[in-house]
Amino acid sequence: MVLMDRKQFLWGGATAAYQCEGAWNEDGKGLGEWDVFSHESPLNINGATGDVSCDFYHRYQEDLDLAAEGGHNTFRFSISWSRILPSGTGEINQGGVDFYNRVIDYCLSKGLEPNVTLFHYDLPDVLARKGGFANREVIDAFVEYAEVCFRAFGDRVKLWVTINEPRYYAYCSNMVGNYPPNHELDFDRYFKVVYNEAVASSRAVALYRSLGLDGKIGIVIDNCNVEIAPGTKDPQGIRLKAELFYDRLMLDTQLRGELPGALIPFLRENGIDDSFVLFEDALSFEQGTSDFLGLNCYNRMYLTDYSEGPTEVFHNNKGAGSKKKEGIRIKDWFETTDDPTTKRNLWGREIYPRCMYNALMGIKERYGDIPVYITENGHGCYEQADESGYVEDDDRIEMMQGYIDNMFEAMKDGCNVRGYYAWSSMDLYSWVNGYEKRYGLVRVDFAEGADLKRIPKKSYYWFKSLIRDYLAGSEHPGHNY
Ligand code: BGP
Repeated sequence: MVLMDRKQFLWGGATAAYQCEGAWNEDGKGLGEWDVFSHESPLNINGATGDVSCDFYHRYQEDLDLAAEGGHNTFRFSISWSRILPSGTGEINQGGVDFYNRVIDYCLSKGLEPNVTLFHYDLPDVLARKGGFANREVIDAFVEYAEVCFRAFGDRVKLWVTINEPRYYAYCSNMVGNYPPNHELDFDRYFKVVYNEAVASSRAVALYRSLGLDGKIGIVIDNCNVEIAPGTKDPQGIRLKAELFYDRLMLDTQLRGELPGALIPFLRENGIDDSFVLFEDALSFEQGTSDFLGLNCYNRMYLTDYSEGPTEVFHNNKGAGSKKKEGIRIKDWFETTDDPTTKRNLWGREIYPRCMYNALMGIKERYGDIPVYITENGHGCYEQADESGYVEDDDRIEMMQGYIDNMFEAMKDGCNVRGYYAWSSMDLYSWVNGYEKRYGLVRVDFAEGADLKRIPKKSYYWFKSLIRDYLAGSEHPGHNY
């Protein structure tokens, strides 16, 4: 089925620093923008924080033991910038460096290839106060931070990601307004932040290569595959606008080394500030193309025309407490629409396994044989454990099996997929959604007095059997569980 040696394929789980580490103020860590937001903002609607979370900071060995016992050969995690550089730049915090050395060394001792992301939404507060990625100074700060990490960990980390979902981060922070700094429908800031993240990523990639390290480095994007609903009047026009809005700025700069030619005319026609585009960045893009693409695959952008009515964004961080469906309407561009044949999760996001196949084929069509890792895929839901703490998460198994089957189909059709990471390794903080929206293969008991006990769920055992089937040469891994 797959051309590559099956033993080389990476199977694992994914996490992110703020979502699982806890220890928010230990061993010299500086404040991050999420520490401040979760402690102080009235927009933190569920009141939860990552102060303790699942306490990966102290329990990483247990989590990595479970990953290894679950048959994984890789582990994806991110580094907390403010743990390494508490002031964003300048002085290095040895306590932070020591922690990640422990995690990396333990991964390697367990046969888990570390897949390390430099930036997963958690900007140091000092830099957030300067405007975050809307301020070009933060690009230099990012490159400085990246260099510290490459020099400290690059001898053992061979898979690096510069930024996790730069587009989705910019979208939540500047369009939806549910992530700090909570701007709403601010198109100028949205494009500026994505653009500056693209420059930062390219410059970090070029720097990595200049250090002569022998690993691979890439970017992780959220799954932005655009699908146009039947009956749409101007499918081609909408596709172009949507791709410029959702993914091409990142994909063209990171994979082709250039800005999409249509971007500047598009911004000008729509009265969006383009003064952030600097001539000198062309060289950074050219010199900093990614070795691979990481794809976080959850859903598609299912679109149709929209010309009457206001521009509005919809997001649901209340789950069952709200009927809102995730989406956006942009006057004279497009709107996200409903496909009556698909289901949605309780947070109003479409569950659509076919988007895995379509996204991978779309990447191949547009960007050729670039190696791709599925860096996240999973299912968020409310869960009930039995008295022993065991969760029978059949919905998650069914959903992930569907996405993985589609990944295999795309591989059969020539897509260069190199690995798959379940989001998430264990239950963790789901950003503004708090802790009730669970994704883990392993349950974490957050109840008071339960001591954050880890209990593998049914999906953990299913995933283990899928990996075993795959290695044994099965054509339908996971289906016999
Ligand atoms: C991705 C993020 C992850 C994770 C996941 C689920 O966009 O990279 O950090 O949280 O989505 O999203 P959520 O937790 O909002 O349901």
